[in-house]
Amino acid sequence: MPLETTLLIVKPDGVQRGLVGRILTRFEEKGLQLVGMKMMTIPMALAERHYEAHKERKFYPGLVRFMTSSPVLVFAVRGVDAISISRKMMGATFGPTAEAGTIRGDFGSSRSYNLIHGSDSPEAAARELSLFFAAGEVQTWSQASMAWVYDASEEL
Ligand code: D4T
Repeated sequence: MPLETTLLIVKPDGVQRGLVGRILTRFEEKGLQLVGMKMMTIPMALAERHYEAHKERKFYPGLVRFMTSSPVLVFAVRGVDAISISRKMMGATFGPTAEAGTIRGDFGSSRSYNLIHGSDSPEAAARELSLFFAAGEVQTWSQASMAWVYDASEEL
């Protein structure tokens, strides 16, 4: 399984509801390594590019409006299989139907205000990391606890 870096965003509803710490904690507790973080109000043009795959969808204008309405917390985590692990931790897209135990399942009750974004493939992660982080902003650092997150003798 590959070592991956993925882009995550605590959306405006997560920041406004004071859930940043609880959401970040879940990723740290899982053993994913924090490698980048910034708070920002997403400019309209960046939100449009980020969600350009949905451009023709009915919900696109509202989605872009929502994502630019208030600050977000953009962060990056690294780990073995980090993309699919993060997606599992987020839960299904809509709060009301997301599984209990996931971020959206535990904290979300809305279909559009769904708390968190996460890249859904290696290609999307590479694209989104470069949209939100400049070269050098994503860190490479040695974390002592990783020796106890991964079993070095385990076949990955
Ligand atoms: P993101 O991309 O934000 O991580 O969410 P998902 O990967 O889980 O879901 P998505 O790309 O299909 O949708 C992007 C974003 O649009 C909102 N949305 C989606 C909405 O408001 N109405 C809808 O019908 C859909 C499908 C929620 C997430």
